Amino acid sequence: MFVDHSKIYVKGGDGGNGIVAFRREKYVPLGGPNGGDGGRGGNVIFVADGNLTTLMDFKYQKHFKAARGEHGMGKGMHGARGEDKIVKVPGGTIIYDDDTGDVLADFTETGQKVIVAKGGRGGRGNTRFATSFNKAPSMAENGQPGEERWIRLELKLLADVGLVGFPNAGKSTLISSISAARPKIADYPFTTLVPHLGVVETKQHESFVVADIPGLIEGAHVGIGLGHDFLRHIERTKALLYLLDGAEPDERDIFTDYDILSNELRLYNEDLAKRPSLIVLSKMDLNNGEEKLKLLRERFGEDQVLGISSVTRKGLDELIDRTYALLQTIPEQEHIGENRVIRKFVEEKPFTIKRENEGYVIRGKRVEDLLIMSNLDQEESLQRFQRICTKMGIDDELRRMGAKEGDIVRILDLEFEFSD
Ligand SMILES: Nc1nc2c(ncn2[C@@H]2O[C@H](COP(=O)(O)OP(=O)(O)OP(=O)(O)O)[C@@H](O)[C@H]2O)c(=O)[nH]1
Ligand SMILES: [Mg+2]
Repeated sequence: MFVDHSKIYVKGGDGGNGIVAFRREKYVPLGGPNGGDGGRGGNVIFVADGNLTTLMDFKYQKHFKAARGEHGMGKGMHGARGEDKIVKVPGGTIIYDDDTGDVLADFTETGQKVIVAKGGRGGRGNTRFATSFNKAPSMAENGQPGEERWIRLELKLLADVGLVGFPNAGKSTLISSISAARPKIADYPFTTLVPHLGVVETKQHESFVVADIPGLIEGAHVGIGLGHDFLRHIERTKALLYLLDGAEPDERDIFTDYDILSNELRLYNEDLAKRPSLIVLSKMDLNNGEEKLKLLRERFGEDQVLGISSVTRKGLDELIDRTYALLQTIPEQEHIGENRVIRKFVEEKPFTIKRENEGYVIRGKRVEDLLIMSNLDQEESLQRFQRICTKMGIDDELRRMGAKEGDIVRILDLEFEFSD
């Protein structure tokens, strides 16, 4: 099964809570503070793995969570950090934030990594709140919640060369003659239903990757046949091989076939049609091969056209050498852009305030995290929470919006009265 789309949920581990604890000393009722910090939550990390070729693993498993950090302990002991969750995806996977549509990662090489959901930091234990004024603070922070989001995965295979042609042109036969790939071969159209990658080796032991995709027909760019779904798998190839069916079935001829193919590519993506390419006439063992080859060369130029037969293996070595040579002429940057690993999380506003039935609702990750991390049943924590809110500008903003003494203000499940 070939799966190239998926939507999944990721969540970084929550940070562990800091704790309030005091040293026990003889004759001292309350020793110094020694509550440890909570451990940091694990990150959810995506890695491009060269052994995977589909997103099938994500068809059933849709939730990926990293472990939470452990809580702090007495005697100044910190909680252990939560373990990261490592998730493998095939090279060529693009990761989008499902809400904003932002690209979080675009894996163009195996081994690349990106954090898609950060773990929360551990809450600080009371040791950390000691000052010269308050030597025995009885407050500690809770851990910060880990980031969570829905992400969309989209796979665009990473191949150097894309094989395009009509159904039955002999694409799969070719790839199985020059690589270890074994797609199904049959004498009816649309045999190949999913892309296949094959690694081709030259005599000098250089290699490149060829993608065999389902056959294209007229209208492929608007979804006729199977082609459209798979055209994007050759979007990132450096070069294309147009495979023209030497058997010329159904009254079709190779020239019209070429025009239709290049037109479909152009309509799908202008860049695809401009990609460096070779024209390959297949099934040269059938009648009039040489004659057709001559005609093609007259139109497209001697160097641009090759004839092959996967049955007799005629022309295969030359095809491999010429394709490899063509790839060498293409600069890296031109086809897929720089190696892109991106993690561009937009800096969120610390808070937003909305009027909602008579009251005010405050939202925003920063202020919500602050609330979750504050133990409001500890008097000192409550005071600190209020102080930071004021510093963030929440009071000013409420006043500006017309809040009056006694109005109800809500953050998550906390409700309080505004006091001026
Ligand atoms: N005589 C001859 N027949 C060939 C050659 N290459 C492929 N064929 C035959 O052509 C038919 C189609 O071959 P495939 O490789 O399945 O064609 P395809 O382009 O992958 O077709 P789709 O997957 O349907 O798009 C099969 O019957 C092959 O045996 C060749 O070099 N010579
Ligand atoms: Mg095929």
